[in-house]
Amino acid sequence: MRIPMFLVLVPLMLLAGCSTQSTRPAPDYTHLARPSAARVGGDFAGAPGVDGFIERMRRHGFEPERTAAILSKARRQQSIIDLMDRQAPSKSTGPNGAWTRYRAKFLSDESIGNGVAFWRRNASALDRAAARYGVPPEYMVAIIGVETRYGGFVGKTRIIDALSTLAFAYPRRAEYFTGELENFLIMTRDEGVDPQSPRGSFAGAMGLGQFMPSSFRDHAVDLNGDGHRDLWNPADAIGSVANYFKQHGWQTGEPVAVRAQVGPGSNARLMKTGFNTSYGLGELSSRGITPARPIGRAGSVSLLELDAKGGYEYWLGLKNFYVITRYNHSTYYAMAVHQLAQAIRSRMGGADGARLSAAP
Ligand SMILES: [Ca+2]
Repeated sequence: MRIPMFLVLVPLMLLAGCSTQSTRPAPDYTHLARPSAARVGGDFAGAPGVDGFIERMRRHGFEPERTAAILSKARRQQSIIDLMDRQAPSKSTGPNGAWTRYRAKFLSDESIGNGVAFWRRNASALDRAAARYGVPPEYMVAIIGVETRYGGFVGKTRIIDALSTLAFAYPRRAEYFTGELENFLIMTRDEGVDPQSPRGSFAGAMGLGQFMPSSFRDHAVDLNGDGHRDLWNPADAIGSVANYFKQHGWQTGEPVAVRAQVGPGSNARLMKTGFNTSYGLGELSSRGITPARPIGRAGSVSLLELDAKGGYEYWLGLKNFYVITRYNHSTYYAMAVHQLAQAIRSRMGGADGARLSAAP
């Protein structure tokens, strides 16, 4: 998430360009503007959607002049558009060990050790969030580990630039990001933050848990009790992740995913797989697929297929696995979070085992 060098260079090039521009005065279009429309200057002057957005913010109590002043200082960044275009999902053409490579990015020895250190630094907040929301600490730690390396990489793009660029210069996702920009401005007003200052990912995600503004509005909490919901504060970020899970249906004390045993002659390879699938245990059993350990009262489960080096792995995803995919709609993402959580808890088990047993 470091700022590429060309981003630093662009403003210098624009500056250099200015010195060679003609001194002819710019044409005056003021007579064309609607009398009530506030004027937006800068990169988004006249951009499609800007006038409508100003009207939309008026409904939240933002005077048009205020919204226009904020947008006038936002910058259109081509690099954000280029990065979004590169996000297009690529169809897997396995078997090629994609899961093994993905897993290695998050479950290195170093990452597990850093997770343990993060847990120790934030033990009281994790305990409080676990007690309040019923989500085990290791899942909050693992989400923050996967999202931002435990807060080490929270992103350096100005959120106002990211969301304005995607709302007004990226038509494919304009509707979604216009809503996120709307929620972002409300967030900064409610929290007393200058809209020009928060930084995060090129897609507008913020803080240790990389919350989008709409998730901030719906799910963020003030766990440390200072009167602010602050996504960059570890305690608030931990509480917010836990609350996000609870509100999406986390089932306290229930398992997340269980390895499946696939009998000889099973046709698992031909079955529909992924976090969105739903099978009864009896149906799976009749196809030669059984849980490697008992999973209690699970009504239906998803069948998960991981393209592991050396052969496909099959797992059964329970309700809590699905809840993790509400954070990121990806089987591999949720499985990495689950396995990282288990690895961190297991390593914590030695010295802190007794204290941990109090967690749900
Ligand atoms: Ca707070």
